[in-house]
Amino acid sequence: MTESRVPDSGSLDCSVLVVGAGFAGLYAVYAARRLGHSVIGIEAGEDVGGTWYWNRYPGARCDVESVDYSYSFDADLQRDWRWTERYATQPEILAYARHVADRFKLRRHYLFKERVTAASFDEADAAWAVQLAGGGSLRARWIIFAAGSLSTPIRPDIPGIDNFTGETLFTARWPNEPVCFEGKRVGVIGTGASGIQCTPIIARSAAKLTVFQRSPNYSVPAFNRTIPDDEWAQIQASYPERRQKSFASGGGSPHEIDPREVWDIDGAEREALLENGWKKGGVLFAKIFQKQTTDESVNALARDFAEKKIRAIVCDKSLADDLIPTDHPIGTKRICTDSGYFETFNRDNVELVNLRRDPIKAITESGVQTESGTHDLDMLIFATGFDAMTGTITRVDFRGPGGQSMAEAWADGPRTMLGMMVPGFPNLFNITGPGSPSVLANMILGAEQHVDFALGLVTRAEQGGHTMVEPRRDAADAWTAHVDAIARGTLFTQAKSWYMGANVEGKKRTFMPYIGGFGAYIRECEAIRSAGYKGFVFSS
Ligand code: N01
Repeated sequence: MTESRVPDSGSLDCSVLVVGAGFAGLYAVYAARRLGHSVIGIEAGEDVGGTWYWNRYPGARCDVESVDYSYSFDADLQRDWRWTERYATQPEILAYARHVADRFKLRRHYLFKERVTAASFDEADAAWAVQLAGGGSLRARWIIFAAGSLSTPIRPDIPGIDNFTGETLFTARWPNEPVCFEGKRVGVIGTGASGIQCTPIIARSAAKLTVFQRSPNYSVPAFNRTIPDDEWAQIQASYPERRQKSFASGGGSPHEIDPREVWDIDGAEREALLENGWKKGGVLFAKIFQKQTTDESVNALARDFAEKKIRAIVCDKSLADDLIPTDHPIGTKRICTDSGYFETFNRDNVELVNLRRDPIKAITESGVQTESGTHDLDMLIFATGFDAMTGTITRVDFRGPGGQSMAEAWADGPRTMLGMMVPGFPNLFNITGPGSPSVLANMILGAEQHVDFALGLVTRAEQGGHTMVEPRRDAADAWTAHVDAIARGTLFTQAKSWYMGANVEGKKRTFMPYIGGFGAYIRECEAIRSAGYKGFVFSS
């Protein structure tokens, strides 16, 4: 480690090691440095941006409004950065991440193109001894693990996957250079948010697009548009209130659900609310009525409405049948946000292969072989998802003082205190981890709140003359049971979703994020902090 990068003394290379240069990692570096810590960041990519660095496939766009999916910690940054569209594109979000890195001079803390592969806790020194993929090592007292909830892509276990001789691409590892679809026969495997976003764009120039769908997904149009100057001025004027609402809300954005019991609203008004909710676009359609994701009869109102909308778009009735989900209540898998997805299936150059009727047998040199025949392709795109929430941290060989790895500790599902700390792994903070609102809330505001809480624990430890903090096992068990109990009271556990770990063979089925709401979670954190960080043990 060079001295300029690591201004520290003693046996430590730095006080705080931050893993990841996405929005959580960048904020962690900024906030730790502001508190006077020496900080090193490790990032696998060549530059900052995290998920927005890797997922640069055509059509990638955030499904949270740009003015909400942005940092709140610096009023000047908030004022100076002008979002152009309601839902920002991947290039614009990446430009924002780069702007933040430049503005606050964060890059100089980072080692790019480097990975943490293992870390073991040395109790004598109260330090993590960290191994890097490049062969280096370093020692840090505190680790803020901010490597993202959806950052370990899945390479599906399809026979012959390496045999294809055409171009193979993964949406989650999209190349930097432009990809040309012109005149090509393209196949897309996967119809989650990534597949649904890239499909309409590929269809525009490909000679033929074949979409291989195992499970249909609900998707609501984004109704994206540019943000005119007068609206921008209004947003600026009301930002403090907007942020306040977001931090108190269920999902980290300022939108509110109609407070009335759904059955107290007459039929015509319910229909108007649904229409209005649809026009708000995307994931917001999950938040029209109270109890929409806890009561099947309320959910059915939204589900029937969405089905009618899809049928109105897709001309061929049997195609519409195939595109409408029947296996989960709407919103229990994240509703996708699209720009012309269902319309794409009205095009002559687009074919849907329903893998439930006609499963993939193998990938061959020339394309995809299903039970009914062969689909010859020039390019095959995998939009097959991630080992979400636990996949990235368990792939690092973290060993606490007891010698247990995180993968072993979580073999029966993640057990955490507030989704942030794990008993047996002192001084390790997992930002927006399982057991926190994480992917169910605005990830940028969630990261700010989590990093601040983690650094609050560090400050409290240091002020008390301690070098270690760890959650009590009974406190973590109680929190994990609470997270589980809330999820069981919802319809979410009915879906075979990545929230449940159901997309990864052999992964424990358990609803991973905290679904009690972002505002409620923050209140829980505040209560714990006010009670002297109840449930955490400080020691030296
Ligand atoms: O991944 P997914 P994603 N054979 O897991 C299919 C966020 N995100 O990258 O459902 C055939 O949702 C799989 O089928 P099935 C967002 O939170 C946000 O699209 O397992 N198919 C499924 O259709 C999102 O929820 C944005 O039956 C196979 C698909 O691949 C999350 O990331 C944009 C298969 C995977 O869908 C993940 O989205 C993008 C196989 N062997 C992502 N294996 C926005 O902000 C898997 N599949 C808008």
